[in-house]
Amino acid sequence: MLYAWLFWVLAKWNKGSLSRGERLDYIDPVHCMRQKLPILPIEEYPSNDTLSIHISGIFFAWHRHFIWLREKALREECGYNGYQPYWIRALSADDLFASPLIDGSDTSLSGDGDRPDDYESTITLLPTNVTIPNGKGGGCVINGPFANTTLHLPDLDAAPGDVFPENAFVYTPRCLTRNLNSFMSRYLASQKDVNRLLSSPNITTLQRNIDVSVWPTLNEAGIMGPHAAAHMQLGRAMDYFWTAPQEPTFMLHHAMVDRVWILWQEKDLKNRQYALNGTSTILNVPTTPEVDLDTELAWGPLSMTKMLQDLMSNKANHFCYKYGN
Ligand SMILES: [Cu+2]
Repeated sequence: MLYAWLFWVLAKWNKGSLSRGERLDYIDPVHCMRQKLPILPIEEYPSNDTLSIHISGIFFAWHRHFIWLREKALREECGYNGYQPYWIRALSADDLFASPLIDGSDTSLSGDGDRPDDYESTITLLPTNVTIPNGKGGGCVINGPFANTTLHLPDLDAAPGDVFPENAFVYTPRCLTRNLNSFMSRYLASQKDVNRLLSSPNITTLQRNIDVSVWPTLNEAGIMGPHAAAHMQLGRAMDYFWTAPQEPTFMLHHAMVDRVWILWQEKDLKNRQYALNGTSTILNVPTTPEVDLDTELAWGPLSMTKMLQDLMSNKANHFCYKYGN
């Protein structure tokens, strides 16, 4: 029975790759899912996994299964009949506003945010203190299908390496914000940056190149890799380290991260399919052992426990999918 819905070809959402109907078919189930009551006990959210699944040896595998679970839920709980779209960010790296995914049209996932009263023309990136031009928005999203969306998980903007925030359980509903930053996309998340990922000679370098620059030293771009940059280029809601999946674009971004992992693996499957590096804690603090193929990932009520080896091939175990070109 499982295999009836396992062979999904993921589709992209850029330069007109999904039809108008396919885009609209995705938007309604996303709204539906947002209205579902949580199934996690309230004391267990936001997920304590945040400090395990980033800048660690389980980043790629954890996010793959997470996206898969979400796509399954869209289908089983919200009547979605399509595939999980992915976002080839590099196609709109020069001008984020031109991306049909975030142009504010009725077939997009909404556009830029309003300009807030405390708008500033530059922003400073941590931890390198590089100052770059700000986007044009930063306030509430007021156009497109996700206009006036309320985010329910709190504003947890702690930087990687921080401990679980004290205000994690304070209910502070607020609007979905966006701040499209084409400077960031142009210089940190372009095809050049993707090419750097794909030419990484080993998993250690791939991990370092895709992410923030503290893994464990500056990456080859010198500031941050396209995974982190693609979060930041959409503004704070997408950049909330603890709660970014609330952003409607999150799943499409991480489907693209997953696609890059596959493209990199397929260049040398024999050596890369099951290549691992790192531990199961962010920046290995506190110190934990190196992960291996038998390392278990627990999912609470969302899924059976999985071993890393179950999650490293897109064509094995419960996965059977590929990305369209
Ligand atoms: Cu991410």
